[in-house]
Amino acid sequence: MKVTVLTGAGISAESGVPTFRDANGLWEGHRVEDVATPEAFDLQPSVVHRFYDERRAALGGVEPNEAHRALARLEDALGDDLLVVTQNIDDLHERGGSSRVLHMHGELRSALCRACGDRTPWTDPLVHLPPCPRCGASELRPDVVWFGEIPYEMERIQDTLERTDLFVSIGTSGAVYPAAGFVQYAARRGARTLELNLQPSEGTHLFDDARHGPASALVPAWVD
Ligand code: BJW
Repeated sequence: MKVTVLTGAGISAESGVPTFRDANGLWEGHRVEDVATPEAFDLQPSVVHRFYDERRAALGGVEPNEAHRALARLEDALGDDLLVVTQNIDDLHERGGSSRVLHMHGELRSALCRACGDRTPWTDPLVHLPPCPRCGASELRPDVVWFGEIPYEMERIQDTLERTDLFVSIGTSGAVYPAAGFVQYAARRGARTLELNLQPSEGTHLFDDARHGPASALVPAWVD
């Protein structure tokens, strides 16, 4: 059976990574929709760099939780028949033991060169940004997908959704497209669909089945 899992900020919440749209999910008093944009970076690059530097630094103090680990066990059982598509830019799936993970909104531990498009590892907060190791331009930015930009790996994700038997959405509000549309895309092609979230998401009615509660309890209960 082919299974596609979509994850969002809620799966990392119990590890101590803040979500975007819950009570404490604001970004310095702004809605994420207003600041996670290329325009915000052009206007205030140092503010945006600081925000991502702080989140990158915080990764060192958080650990995967039972939900991440349960998905790794599912990969052990299903192998290539499981793909985890995450909207998260943290590395908790990988540290929890998963290897078949696509980061559709980029990764905190990667930098993107605005001049040549090269993606390069970025492990520490950097006081002064180095030049791009490939082209030498001083144009590095966080390698994340902001509003108005095209998420990574869309062709591979669509191809996987077309062939999946079960689509499971975990810890995402369903407020951001194209990820919010995956449930309908998969359902139209015959997949069963399941939501696992703390509370009903915006698109909860689109799923065949929905279970609500903390991911650290719901995901192991579903997997094991
Ligand atoms: C728990 C829990 C616990 C809490 N256990 N659960 C109409 C239709 C289609 C598109 C658009 C449209 N209008 C506008 C658009 C475009 C726009 C968009 O969607 N805007 C919306 C505001 C409407 N989208 C885009 O611009 C995207 N690009 C695009 O569309 O390109 C065109 C194109 C696409 C495809 C092919 C060809 C062309 C890009 C979107 C980029 C989003 N970027 C961000 C920032 C990334 C970097 C960073 O992390 O800083 O991604 S925004 C932010 O939202 C981040 C997240 O990945 C994303 C989703 O958030 P998520 O993960 O769902 O978090 P929350 O906080 O919203 O929800 C958490 C959930 O967890 C809640 O439900 C809680 O209840 C739950 N929870 N604790 C289980 N313990």
